[in-house]
Amino acid sequence: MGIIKERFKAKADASNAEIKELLKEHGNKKIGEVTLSQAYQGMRGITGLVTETSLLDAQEGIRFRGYSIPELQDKLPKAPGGGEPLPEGLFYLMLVGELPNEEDVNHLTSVWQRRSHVPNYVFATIDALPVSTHPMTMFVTGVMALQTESNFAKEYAKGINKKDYWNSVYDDAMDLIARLPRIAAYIYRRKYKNNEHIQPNGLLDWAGNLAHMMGYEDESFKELMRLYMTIHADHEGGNVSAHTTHLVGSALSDPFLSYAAGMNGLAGPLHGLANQEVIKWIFEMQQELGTDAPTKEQIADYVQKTLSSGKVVPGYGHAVLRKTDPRFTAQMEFGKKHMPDDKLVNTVWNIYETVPPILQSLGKIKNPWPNVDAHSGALLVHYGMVEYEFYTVLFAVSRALGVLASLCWDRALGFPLERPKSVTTESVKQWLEGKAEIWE
Ligand code: CMX
Repeated sequence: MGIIKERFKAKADASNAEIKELLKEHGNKKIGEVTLSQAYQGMRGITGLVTETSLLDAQEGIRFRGYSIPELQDKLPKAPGGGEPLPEGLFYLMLVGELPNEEDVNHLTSVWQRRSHVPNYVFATIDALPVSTHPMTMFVTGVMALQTESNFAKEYAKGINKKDYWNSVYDDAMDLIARLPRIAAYIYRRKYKNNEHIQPNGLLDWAGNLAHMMGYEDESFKELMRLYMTIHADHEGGNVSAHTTHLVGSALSDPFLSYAAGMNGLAGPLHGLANQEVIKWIFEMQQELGTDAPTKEQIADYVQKTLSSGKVVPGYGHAVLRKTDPRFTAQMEFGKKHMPDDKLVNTVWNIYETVPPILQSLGKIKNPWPNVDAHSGALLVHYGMVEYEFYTVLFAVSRALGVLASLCWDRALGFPLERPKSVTTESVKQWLEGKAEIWE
């Protein structure tokens, strides 16, 4: 057994014992109640899931195992000469629950390098799709093609003891994370760079290698990828991509199937696809106004136009957050450091000053502040990555770290099939009229 696997297992065993005790003593305590509005309106605010890797506070934003993004930027190991955290370190933290040292992070880099081989038929499967196919469809198709490699599916077919599920789920998680940069870069080069592919560099870290395989050798772009892969990795358990991966995994679908399902959810415009929508929206605004540096007044008019045509302003609002997303702020800091005069980045900052008061004035939007997607595209465009339809693939590669670390925990803690109760409007009416009991 590898050292990280051993540490994970020891932590999970300790957690299991602790949870058993906790449930023995407090299992009947209520952690909330459910209103009819919540049942009809997206289950906002219902606490009904356990996700160990991160916790979202509406005011403060995300904390990974208790650490905020600025704390991670300070405490996680960096690439030689670099200033941004290595995502390997965040994965270790989410999986093991402790901050890694440099040796742990280097170890993970080499484990992922070793496991990164993608069989040719995966590329051939992607090649079978028309080049016009959306990159997220290509990505999920690639992941599904890779499912033939699942250790868990093979072990389960042989007849495995449920106590050992975690073991092959862990191996699948490591294999999948290791291979995703190759699949993502292949899609990028196939669709946008004349099908000219770049071989991996065995000396680079996970995110640096992704930048290299996509064709971006600038060291500050590699730094951006390290930051990007760290901040997009996890956002507790209830968001669509995390929840879907967890839900599908609860049926003992293997990590390839579960992750692919989650990424189909990430591909929705109200979730991860919002990063492409933001840049598309800004490009359309620039085109309509005939300028690449719109004034705040022009931005305000364009926002009103967007709202009056019944569309959302992409990159703004959140189902849980009620303040500016610290992932937005981390990217703003990166922009100030590396490209303070970039016109598009400055437009993003002007939008930040313009949009919240307008959304607030509508009176119905619970969070008028920007989320992670409001900023990410502008930084990518600065380095020449203008192909915005690809952006959600980068989000998906990063999100693998969180949802797959969580899937390892799900199986190690023996979480059962997830199956909440639903109702019909007819049964609600009967209940309101006193003709039916509360549902079991
Ligand atoms: N622009 C216009 N209207 C918005 C809005 C926005 N950015 N954000 C919310 N609203 C509207 C909602 O559509 C809803 O309108 P109706 O009552 O007419 O249906 C109303 O305000 C209340 O919504 P809410 O309770 O504040 O927000 P929700 O929890 O329902 O939705 C979210 C959250 C993210 C889907 C929504 O804010 C949105 O659509 N934002 C734009 C898309 C986006 O940026 N998504 C990315 C989120 C981060 C991520 O997952 O990556």
